[in-house]
Amino acid sequence: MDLAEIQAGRQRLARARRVAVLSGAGVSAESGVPTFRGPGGLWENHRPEDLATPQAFRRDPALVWRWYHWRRRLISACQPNPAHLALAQFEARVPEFCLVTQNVDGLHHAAGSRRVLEIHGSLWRVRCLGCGAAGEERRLDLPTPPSCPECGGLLRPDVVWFGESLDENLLGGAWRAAEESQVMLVVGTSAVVQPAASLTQVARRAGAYVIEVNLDPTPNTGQVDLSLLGRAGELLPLLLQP
Ligand code: BJW
Ligand code: ZN
Repeated sequence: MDLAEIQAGRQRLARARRVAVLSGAGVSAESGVPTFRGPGGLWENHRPEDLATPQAFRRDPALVWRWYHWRRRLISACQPNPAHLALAQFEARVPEFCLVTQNVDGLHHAAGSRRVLEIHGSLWRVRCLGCGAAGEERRLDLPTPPSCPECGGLLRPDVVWFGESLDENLLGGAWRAAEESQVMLVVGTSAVVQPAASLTQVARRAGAYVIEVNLDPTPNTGQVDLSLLGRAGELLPLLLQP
């Protein structure tokens, strides 16, 4: 851990009035939530890329739902970790702040973050394939896909699967936050899934100072202003302290 580099990043963040954050699964790893592409990313020998698609759900809704059922139960027992908490406390000190998260686990909200854009949706919401009705669903005793109370149609998790478009308003908000930020912090994402991965370049092109925090180098690493290799739960509390 290079303390001089952390100090440089901390000063940039402490002075900034407009900060954007892009978070990924690595932020929740220390809470016990498996990442997608790391160890533990396979579920019953299925790759997430094979389950997180509309085709997979159409082919076998019960299988895909079972994966979500397992994750919902696992995550319901997880608590926010020091990385989530440091972000929530930091938000309170920054006039213009936006936390763009790819995570669907709800742990940023649980930590007290308010200005959050969940661009890949939420595990705690469902949406009807028949009538489109959407709403919160936090029950944990649903091992098979539930049906819609309005029309009897099949309910799916209200998340964004491969090949699906992100919500226009959320993506627009994320783009604006990246463009307008003075500092962008990119934490715990492998930076391979588009369009989220492009937000780093958007921020850089608009003149932001970009800081990446990750256990390992990513495709972004060579292009950011400061790359800090290490655990988010250790680095963020240092980086985001007043
Ligand atoms: C730690 C740590 C610790 C570990 N501390 N760090 C070019 C342009 C545009 C689109 C595409 C394109 N090429 C291909 C596409 C299509 C596709 C895509 O990007 N594919 C790539 C894989 C190539 N994108 C889409 O389909 C998107 N839609 C779209 O683009 O619509 C328009 C369109 C459609 C079709 C064609 C063209 C355009 C939608 C993407 C939706 C992603 N959905 C998922 C599932 C969500 C629901 C669910 O959770 O079940 O989102 S996939 C999965 O990946 C999930 C994540 O949010 C996302 C990103 O993963 P993340 O967060 O980066 O996690 P990992 O596991 O990859 O990385 C963890 C990182 O943490 C690692 O780096 C570790 O080192 C680190 N780490 N512990 C710090 N303690
Ligand atoms: Zn319905």
